[in-house]
Amino acid sequence: MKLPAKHRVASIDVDAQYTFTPVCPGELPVAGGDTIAAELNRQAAFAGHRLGSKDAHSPSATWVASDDQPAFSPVEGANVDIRWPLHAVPGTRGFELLDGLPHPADYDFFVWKGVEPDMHPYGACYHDLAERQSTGLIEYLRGHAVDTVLVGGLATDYCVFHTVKQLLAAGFNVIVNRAATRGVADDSSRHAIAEMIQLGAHFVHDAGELEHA
Ligand code: VGL
Repeated sequence: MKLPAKHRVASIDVDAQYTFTPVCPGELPVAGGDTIAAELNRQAAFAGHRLGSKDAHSPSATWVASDDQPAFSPVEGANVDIRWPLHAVPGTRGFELLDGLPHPADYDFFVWKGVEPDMHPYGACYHDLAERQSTGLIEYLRGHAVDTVLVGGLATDYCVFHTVKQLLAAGFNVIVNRAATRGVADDSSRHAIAEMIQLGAHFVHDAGELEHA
């Protein structure tokens, strides 16, 4: 797939954290989630800007699943939708980015999301589910005249999916690198991929398909 000049291309690592890998089995383990760092680095080499995001959640978050209220059950609140196992708590292993990725401070732009205990956003572009409160990511891209965004990270069917939809709605050309993503479940990942394609996202199998025009 042909890319514009490097300065017009950004690469984003969505929530590439151990919480979404088998390294943290009690959190939200995604099969193969811990294998994507090299592919994220490979796609970033095609971009003039590297962006990233992390979930950063409170242990007392309102959406934490329990025996009575299991994962995927609905939860009341303006900025939460369903319950999840507790994950991505700062200070724990699950919060950390995958080994081999840069330190958050070394990205060109970085987003920490879901810090408030009663907010659980998915996409990296907005703090709230109603998408009124920008994280600044879209402004960063526009301010640097970026028009094409390479996306990888975790998970295909949740945070990658929502980030891609938000970027498409903002008018960017979006390319998802399949080898740099993994999904929570096969069915929801298939559904998410079909919807992303229908909305105009492009997919490559891996960064080997990328080239500058
Ligand atoms: C995610 C489910 C819950 C993700 C985050 O990063 O895809 N999925 N929280």
